[in-house]
Amino acid sequence: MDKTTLALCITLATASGTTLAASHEQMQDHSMMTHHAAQEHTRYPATGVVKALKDGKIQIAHEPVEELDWPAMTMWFELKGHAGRGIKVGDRVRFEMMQGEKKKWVIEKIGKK
Ligand SMILES: [Cu+2]
Repeated sequence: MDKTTLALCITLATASGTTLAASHEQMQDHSMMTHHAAQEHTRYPATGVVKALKDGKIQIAHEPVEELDWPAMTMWFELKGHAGRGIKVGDRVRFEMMQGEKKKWVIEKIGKK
């Protein structure tokens, strides 16, 4: 591979990389994020405000999660077991999440902040 070809390859790689970047608003959840992938079974602490509760799921406007390089956003989480009991819309909460099956984000522990 000569220098010109190599330079072209680098340019193409850089260009295709930028097309992967979706705006925060377009993103429904973090399962689309490829950077800073979550480690399986690792629990990540976060805080936020409860926006909705429905059918074993909770919508939280969460603050940025540094460990995962996540910006602040509103998203749905699955509640596991008794998690979420006593929590209502409008509560400021502290929770621990992990990435479960099919890359869905699950909350096992959540409490009022
Ligand atoms: Cu999020």
